[in-house]
Amino acid sequence: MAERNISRRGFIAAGAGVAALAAGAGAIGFGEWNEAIAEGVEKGEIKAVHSLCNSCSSKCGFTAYVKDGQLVTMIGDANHPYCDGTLCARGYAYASIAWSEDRLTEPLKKNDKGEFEAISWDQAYAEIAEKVQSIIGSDGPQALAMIQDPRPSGSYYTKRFMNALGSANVYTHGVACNMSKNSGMTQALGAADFTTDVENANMVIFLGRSYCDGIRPSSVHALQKAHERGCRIVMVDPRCNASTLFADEWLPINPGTDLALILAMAHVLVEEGKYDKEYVANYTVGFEDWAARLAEYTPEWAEGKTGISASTIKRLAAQMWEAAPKASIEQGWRAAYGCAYQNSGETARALCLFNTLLGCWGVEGGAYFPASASAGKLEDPKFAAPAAPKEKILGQAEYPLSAGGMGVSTYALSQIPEGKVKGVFFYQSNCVAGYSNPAKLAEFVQAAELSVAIDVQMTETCQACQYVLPDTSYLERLEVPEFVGGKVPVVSLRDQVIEKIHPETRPVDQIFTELAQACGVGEYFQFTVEELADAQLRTVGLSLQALRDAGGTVAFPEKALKFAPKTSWGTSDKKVHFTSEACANAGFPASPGWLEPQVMPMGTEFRLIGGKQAIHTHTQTANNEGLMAITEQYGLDRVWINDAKAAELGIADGDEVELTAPAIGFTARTRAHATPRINPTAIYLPSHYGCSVKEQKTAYGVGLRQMDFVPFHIEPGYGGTMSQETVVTVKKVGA
Ligand SMILES: Nc1nc2c(c(=O)[nH]1)N[C@H]1C(S)=C(S)[C@@H](COP(=O)(O)OP(=O)(O)OC[C@H]3O[C@@H](n4cnc5c(=O)[nH]c(N)nc54)[C@H](O)[C@@H]3O)O[C@H]1N2
Ligand SMILES: Nc1nc2c(c(=O)[nH]1)N[C@H]1C(S)=C(S)[C@@H](COP(=O)(O)OP(=O)(O)OC[C@H]3O[C@@H](n4cnc5c(=O)[nH]c(N)nc54)[C@H](O)[C@@H]3O)O[C@H]1N2
Ligand code: SF4
Ligand SMILES: [Mo]
Repeated sequence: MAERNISRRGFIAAGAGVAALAAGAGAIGFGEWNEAIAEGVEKGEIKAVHSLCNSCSSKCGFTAYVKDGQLVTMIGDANHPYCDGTLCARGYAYASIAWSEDRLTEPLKKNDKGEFEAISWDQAYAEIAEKVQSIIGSDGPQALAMIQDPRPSGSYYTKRFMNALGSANVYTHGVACNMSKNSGMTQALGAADFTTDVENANMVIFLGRSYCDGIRPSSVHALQKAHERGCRIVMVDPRCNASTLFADEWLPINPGTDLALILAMAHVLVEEGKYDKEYVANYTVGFEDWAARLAEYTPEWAEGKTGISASTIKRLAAQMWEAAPKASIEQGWRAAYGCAYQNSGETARALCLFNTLLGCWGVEGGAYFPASASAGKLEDPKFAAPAAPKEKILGQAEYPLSAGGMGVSTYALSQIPEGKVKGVFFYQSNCVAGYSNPAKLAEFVQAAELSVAIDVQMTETCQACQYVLPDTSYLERLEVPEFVGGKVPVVSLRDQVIEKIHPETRPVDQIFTELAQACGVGEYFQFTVEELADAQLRTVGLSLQALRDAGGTVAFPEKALKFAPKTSWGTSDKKVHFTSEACANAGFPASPGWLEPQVMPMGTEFRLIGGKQAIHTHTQTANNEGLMAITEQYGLDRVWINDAKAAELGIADGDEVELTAPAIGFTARTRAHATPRINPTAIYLPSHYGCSVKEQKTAYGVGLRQMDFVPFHIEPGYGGTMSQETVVTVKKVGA
């Protein structure tokens, strides 16, 4: 890793306000620090502004303290359901993005030599609009696609812009996150996104979900409380993740085989008659079909697949039944079955059916669907929505099980060389580096007639595009209110904390409003974001000022969750589906059975798995100097290999190794971390590194990028990116 100094200019600027406060107050400790802030607020020298973090999709609420236009500190809001009073390390560190030396500061256009040149906003809008209109004229609006990471204003404005143009093609990052999980769950339950009531449970099995690595502060707190209360916590993960700290046992499963574990545990419960018979009889369909299918999936069979002993599987099933209904398999998020394998959708489906056997739905300590709140319809005609697009999102027909609202973005991009998609926009998305094989995705994007990325820093996605537009950072803009579900739903506000730093950056609402005007659909954008936020808040008895006055987060206690067994589901007949017609139509068995991952490690191969680290977010924090100093100090960019396997290969801890993915002939080098804490069939590559953009001076060249080793492919039926359907060989460099 290159030498770097944490005190470079951008970082000093970020801390300048802190230094000023400290200088004013002399050398102070934490208590005095808080008092100094409180005093400053009282005297009117320090302004408190409520906002939302933008370092990950949890968007935790915090109060920012600002003195003389400088950010002094941020404190997590106790009443924000995800934050629970604590921001994580990323939440603090990412604030420095506003002052980063590597910010995008003006609109850019690629010239004939492939280099970016600064252009005016007017030129950018005019040229983009001309291409948009020409594409719509020749191929219709469905030849346009938008890929965006769901954030409050981002979701609203990108969708409105695309719908105004007549296109239904608005995609999230779902394919590379939780697409398979949500899709599989929807097949079983008619809904996804249940939450395990960890805090009150007697037993929880985690399948490749680590609250202490893939952080949401409230989840970490719930896990700690559960542990302290004596809840039995089982961590099933090929590697010993950080959450194992709070677990009773760690089961280093063979990656890609979670489905076998679930099927075998279900086999035990059904064979022994240990399931909630009344619930199954009253609120489900197709049980007999699944029960018959389960007969072959004995614990002994599953031991051969998972590497977890038959006796352990029997014990886990028995313990879950004993703990039921205050027991469930936790809902998961990404790695194990969010988008990893060709069996990911089916794994999520089986997981829901297993939980159904426990009778845990809606029960305190079991698993529940969060209570929600949302803005009502806006009566003022200036907010009237554009007509719903005539067609369905591109990719829905090809991947019929894919969950609504996310869209198979990678399929849409693959249709660029086919001529079906001609123009593509990216908002707050580094799709090219993270949604599937980066070389392939860049090739697709480069083939487009129009490609536009809106970001705050130069990224792999920006580099593949013709136009790059500079957004303001999250600290510099107000956004539409964010409604957050939970045991008690809330509404929370991302407000502008500091003045705009770079005059030629523009906030997302302004960019899409002006783009829409240039494209001839400005009639749908005749309001400011303040007016929109205020109008939305008025539908729930608030106003922008009222929400600000109330500290930025307001709860809806009258909508709070009431625990009660769930008796009605979102499926066509309102029942849990042990069998699914849609799955059968898509070529899967009607009730889930074993489906082997597409590729399995053979001989000297390992499966390449990824995973979050507590101090980084996807690709977006690798350029953060403070966080990367931690990476450097602890060698966090190393790949994990089982120590016994490493010894066989002559690899010692810290050695430089070469990883090759034979399927795509990709080879790259990094250092190895030899450890007993990983299943011998797996190599773990932390998923935040390998940035290939020189403009990101801190991130560039550190570590490897997981997706470089993954072929471009899509999970049949469900549409996930199959991020772990790849094997690698490993050798010591120079051996
Ligand atoms: N620090 C941090 N926190 C985050 C994020 C972030 O980028 N950084 N992002 C947020 C987002 S968008 C998401 S989606 C979540 C993701 O949260 P998680 O789903 O928890 O994230 P991962 O770290 O990808 O995967 C969790 C674990 O799965 C294990 N695993 C890999 N393959 C398998 C397998 O086949 N079977 C099993 N059982 N386990 C497996 C990995 O070793 C890893 O420890 O985190 C959220 N929180
Ligand atoms: N290599 C790799 N790939 C991954 C993952 C990973 O950890 N590593 N994680 C997977 C998961 S779980 C998910 S959810 C997805 C996430 O995928 P994305 O949602 O694409 O997340 P990031 O890769 O962090 O890219 C976010 C982009 O938003 C930009 N950005 C940050 N703030 C702003 C802003 O205020 N305005 C604008 N316009 N842009 C902004 C960042 O600079 C960055 O380019 O990626 C998936 N793919
Ligand atoms: S979990 Fe951390 S990074 Fe994510 S929103 Fe909350 S504080 Fe920010
Ligand atoms: Mo994610």
